[in-house]
Amino acid sequence: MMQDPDQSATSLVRGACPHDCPDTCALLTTVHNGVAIKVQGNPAHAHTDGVLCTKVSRYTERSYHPDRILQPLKRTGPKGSGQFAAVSWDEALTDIAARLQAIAARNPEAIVPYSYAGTMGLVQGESIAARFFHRLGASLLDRTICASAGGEGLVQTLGGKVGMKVEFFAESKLILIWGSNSIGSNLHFWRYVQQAKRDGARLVCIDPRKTETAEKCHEHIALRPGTDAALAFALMHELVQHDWLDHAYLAEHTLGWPALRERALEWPPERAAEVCGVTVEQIRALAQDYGQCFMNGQPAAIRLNYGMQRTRGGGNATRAVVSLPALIGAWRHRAGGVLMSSSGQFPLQRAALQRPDLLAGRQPRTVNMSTIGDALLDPVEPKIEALVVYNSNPVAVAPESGKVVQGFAREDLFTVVLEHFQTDTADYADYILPATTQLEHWDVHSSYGHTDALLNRPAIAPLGESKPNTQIFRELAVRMGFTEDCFNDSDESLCRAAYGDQVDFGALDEHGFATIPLPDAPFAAGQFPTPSGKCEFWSERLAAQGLDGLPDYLPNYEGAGISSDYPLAMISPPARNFLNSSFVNVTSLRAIEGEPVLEIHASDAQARGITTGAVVRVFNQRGTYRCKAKVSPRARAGVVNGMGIWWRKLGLDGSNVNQLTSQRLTDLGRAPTFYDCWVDVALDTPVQHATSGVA
Ligand SMILES: Nc1nc2c(c(=O)[nH]1)N[C@H]1C(S)=C(S)[C@@H](COP(=O)(O)OP(=O)(O)OC[C@H]3O[C@@H](n4cnc5c(=O)[nH]c(N)nc54)[C@H](O)[C@@H]3O)O[C@H]1N2
Ligand SMILES: Nc1nc2c(c(=O)[nH]1)N[C@H]1C(S)=C(S)[C@@H](COP(=O)(O)OP(=O)(O)OC[C@H]3O[C@@H](n4cnc5c(=O)[nH]c(N)nc54)[C@H](O)[C@@H]3O)O[C@H]1N2
Ligand SMILES: [Mo]
Repeated sequence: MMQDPDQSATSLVRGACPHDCPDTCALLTTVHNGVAIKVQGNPAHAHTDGVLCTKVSRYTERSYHPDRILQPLKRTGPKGSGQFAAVSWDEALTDIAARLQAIAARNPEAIVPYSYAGTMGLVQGESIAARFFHRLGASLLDRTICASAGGEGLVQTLGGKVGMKVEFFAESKLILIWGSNSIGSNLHFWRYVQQAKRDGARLVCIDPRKTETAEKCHEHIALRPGTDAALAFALMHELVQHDWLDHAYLAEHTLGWPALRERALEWPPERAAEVCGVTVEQIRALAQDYGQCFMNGQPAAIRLNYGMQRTRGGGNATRAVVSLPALIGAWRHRAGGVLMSSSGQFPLQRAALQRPDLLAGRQPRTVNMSTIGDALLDPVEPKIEALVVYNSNPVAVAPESGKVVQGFAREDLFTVVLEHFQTDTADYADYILPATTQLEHWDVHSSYGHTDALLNRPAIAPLGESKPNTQIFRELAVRMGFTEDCFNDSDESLCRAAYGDQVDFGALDEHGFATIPLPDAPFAAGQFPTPSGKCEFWSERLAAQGLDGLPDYLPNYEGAGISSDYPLAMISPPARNFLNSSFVNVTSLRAIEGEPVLEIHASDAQARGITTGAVVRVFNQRGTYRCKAKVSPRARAGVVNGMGIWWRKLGLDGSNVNQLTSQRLTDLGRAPTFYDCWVDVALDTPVQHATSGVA
């Protein structure tokens, strides 16, 4: 028999990594006989440089995982039991549409879409899905779970999610890696740092945890969680005291310097050292390094990331840190300034994708995804009656899981989950609908760590009966009686619409990526996208909301000298081989991570009789979580590191770190405070001494 030439051919398909990571890599998938056999980094894409992280190099293992959901499933057991039976697409969609219609007839706002960044794709993220919920008049979702505190801090100070180009870190002479474990979560940025280091740059890591990144920097400042603003003010204090200031830049391109200067002068290094739990010498030396860059005309750069915004004062801390470059005029250099997120630099046509006009004048309420636990248990009308979850695993990743689980377990809640796997969230679904992976669908991407747009072509046909998110919502729209033409747009045409004529689609298609043209040193001559066009130390917009116009240090809700039954601070940063809760079920990656672990400093461990490998109870007023202790120099005294984000059902006792985190929100941006969490730790069981034949 003749083989179909297309089927027998080996081909390379250009794609994009869909995961929630600043690197947004360009992929090359090798397809043989219709099967994806290898996923590699595209060497033609400068930021990717042919290199992938361990996780995504296992992407085929994830896509062809034996546990992939390949048929629609309907719940057969009690909520949360994980018992399902396969049903046809027609049965599932017809029933779902009927249930949603019945609720919408009473009040469409009782339906809540819940989605985040399982894929960062603009098409499989928010295109047909957004149109669907807009047309329905469902509640809107406040997408705060990751970056909105820092995002708001950036917008208020620099005017948008804007900053240095990542590639120019390679030319910096001083790099502060602030609240980020780059080697674990931003590997391709780390490559630029290595280049700078070889050229003599000094590297300083500011992080409570002694991460693999901290180990490779010249200096590690292990401050207490949530004290970054205090450190930033002390640096400003020293810059003022020594007159390491670019007065011309301050005068021409900033707003509110006299007031910020006054505030900085309240923060001598002695005061900040006390608050941050670091030495005065460390603060002075860092200020000296930063100031000397200015005095010597050398570029100083800050890679600020999300670790420092997940506490009460995260928004203000971001405002304080991103103010620093203007003091020394670091923005004059293309290798100077700060980069937190680059996502505001893409000319995206969001309205064309999401069609908010389909709301037709309605203004549905907005539900904050970070407090979904409370929202589901809230009796206030309209009570949430249906949840449609896609690209997210809230039962594992949202704070205060005790309440999240209680909410998802409500018998009167109708829940639909679009997924690849039967996650902790999918266990609570009434229907699980099988979604395609990045190998199987079209998408287009922006990035929050570089400034290239990427295109993802499908490499293989959808596995089993899985369908792209877009297609699932198209078919639901038909059953809901939504007849607007926009529900017929194909995925490929949505990919084109994402950038409209702002990016040459032909070039994007040919190479798989396209660079957004932007100036190398965006704020060398001011021109910040703020209302004043200046770097706004003083924000009139915040003042108009009755908030402090200047950044300030806001102590954590939990800890910060408040006496309590829970003397340890817990942070829960990501494990290197997982991506939030994605990949936890990929056997080879879970094998590297082993078991859920709590890193604890020797002094805190000793005081509690805890040794490495012991099962411990980590607890506070919200709950208890059991995991294995690891006595480790990675933890500073007084702070434990509960490594995230395990699937609850793959942990030791069916829970994870979010059992302990709270639903309190940040100062700006309505974001969660995952790293503002007090706990205590105790041995779970008396140490069992194995009986041995030898006395
Ligand atoms: N391997 C891997 N990569 C990832 C992810 C993942 O789960 N795994 N997640 C992705 C996502 S969703 C995001 S948002 C980005 C996040 O990107 P980053 O913010 O760079 O994430 P992390 O590497 O977790 O770095 C956070 C660091 O902040 C530290 N930290 C905690 N509290 C504080 C504090 O109060 N102050 C300071 N200065 N530091 C603090 C933590 O110890 C941790 O090392 O990474 C993405 N990349
Ligand atoms: N304690 C603690 N909690 C945290 C954090 C922390 O540092 N500590 N980090 C927080 C941060 S930064 C973030 S961003 C959130 C992340 O929260 P989420 O965005 O919910 O991230 P994931 O846990 O990776 O879950 C994404 C899910 O989407 C699914 N998925 C992927 N692609 C597709 C697709 O194309 N279609 C469909 N239908 N599904 C798809 C995946 O299988 C996966 O189960 O977690 C937050 N939670
Ligand atoms: Mo995130």
